[in-house]
Amino acid sequence: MAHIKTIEGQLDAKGLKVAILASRFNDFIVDKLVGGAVDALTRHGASREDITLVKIPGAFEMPLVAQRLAASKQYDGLVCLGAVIRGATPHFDFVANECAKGLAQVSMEHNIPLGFGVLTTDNLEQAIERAGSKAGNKGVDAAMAMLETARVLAQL
Ligand code: INI
Repeated sequence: MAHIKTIEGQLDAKGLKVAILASRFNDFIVDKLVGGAVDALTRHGASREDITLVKIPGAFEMPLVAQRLAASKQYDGLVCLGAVIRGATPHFDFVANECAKGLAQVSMEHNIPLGFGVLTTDNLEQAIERAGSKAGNKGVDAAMAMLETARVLAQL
């Protein structure tokens, strides 16, 4: 293919200040996502001192806290990690929808790259698969997506 001007993000996290939001609900899953996100960021050059972990009750609270963190202008990017598992809870759709919608709004309104690593699964097994087993680790994916987006935005 003929050469075309291409803008893409380098996966270099050196100097990047990142807040990781993690919900306590289903923390045995979310802790794995946090581990994956920290590992991915540090392996790509981020310093541990530049990473702040913010723990919150559940996915529903995430947009408000993300908004506050974004408004503080202390961070170059946010990585949002949680697990909403359908199971027996009628809460699922409300929590999952409000969380995703609210986080997208924060990202747009505050012009901040945000990695969305909130699992929304039908059952526990699917969540385990996405937290460091069969289907990888969505904490890693969310951190890398935030990093790539931050590096793209810096060039625009
Ligand atoms: N919060 C989650 O993060 N995951 C869930 O699966 C979940 N379920 O199933 O209810 C959940 N609910 C709690 C919610 O996020 C709030 O913390 C709670 O309603 C208090 O505001």
